Amino acid sequence: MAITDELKSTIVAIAVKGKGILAADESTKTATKRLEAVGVQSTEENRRRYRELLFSAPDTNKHLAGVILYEETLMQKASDDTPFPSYLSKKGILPGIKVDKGLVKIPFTEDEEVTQGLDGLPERLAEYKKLGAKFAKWRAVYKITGKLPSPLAISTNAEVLARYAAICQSLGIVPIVEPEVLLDGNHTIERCAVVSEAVLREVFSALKRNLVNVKLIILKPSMVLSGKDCPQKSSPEQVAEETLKVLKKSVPSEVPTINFLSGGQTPEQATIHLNLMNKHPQPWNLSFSYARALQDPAMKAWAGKEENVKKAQQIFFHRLKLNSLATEGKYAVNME
Ligand code: 5MM
Repeated sequence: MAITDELKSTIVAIAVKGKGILAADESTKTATKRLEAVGVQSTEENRRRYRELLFSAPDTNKHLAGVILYEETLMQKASDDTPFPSYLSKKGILPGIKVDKGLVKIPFTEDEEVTQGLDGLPERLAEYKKLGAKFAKWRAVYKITGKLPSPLAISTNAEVLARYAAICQSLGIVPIVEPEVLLDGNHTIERCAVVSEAVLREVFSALKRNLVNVKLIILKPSMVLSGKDCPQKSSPEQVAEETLKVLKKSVPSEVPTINFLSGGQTPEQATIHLNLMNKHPQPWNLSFSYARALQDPAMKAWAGKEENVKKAQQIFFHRLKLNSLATEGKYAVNME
């Protein structure tokens, strides 16, 4: 298949009303933090068991278009010996892969960071593609304070995100472009809106400069929220309104799908906000690419015990179903 056709067919499979993406691409360090929090030792086999619990949950293909995997998982197998990428594909769920290699400090800034991993990326992508990956993910992170993010952090991260996206597209892999404005801090929702708009504008200008076709990307932004420690908590309506306002000002309508990250919101908040944004038609498909907001309740219910697998899968499916309804503005709090 020609490269552009490959990209198009992946977008067509992902930008589907009622379906979203599961982010199961936690690096070993993050996976360890999450597993240990529920009393599970983070061995390679326990990470595999946990991921299998998610991937084998019945009927998830109704609400999941794709799953983002970590390299370790891409190479692992389900208990029936099927490699995870084929296991997911057989269920009609596209496998994707996190390709960034984490964050490094930007010298001379106030501890701001840029995402690394461009070296050798074409070779790694070619290998991941052979293993079944149809899309990739790269996350850039922006801290908000009175002064931050600095123009340098905004431009450096945008350039690197765009270079990653161009490399992916040149190889027939759809890039998820993930600029995450962090929830940490005491900033207001208005300040988050200003920062998010600046970040997104710079990302789209870098994508253009790097000849990325924005019709063939997935945007994975954070929602516009007041900081975790902000005394004025924003209402769900405000979050939906401010997020849409920022997106309309900075994201071209040609972008086919926006799949939000949850970024530390509770599972319920992430669903409520997505639902409100989908109450009216928008220029793009608006869906989810959550990690914590989809996984946390299920992981807690599992706690590493075989006898809890079924229950945990039901809880996971329930969250998926509620978020699927939210992609159509059909969720209600009493469905929780
Ligand atoms: C922001 O993190 C992404 C979305 O997760 P949430 O919905 O929980 O915010 C997520 O895909 C993240 O990039 C992965 O979990 C990998 O994180 P690490 O820190 O392990 O690279």
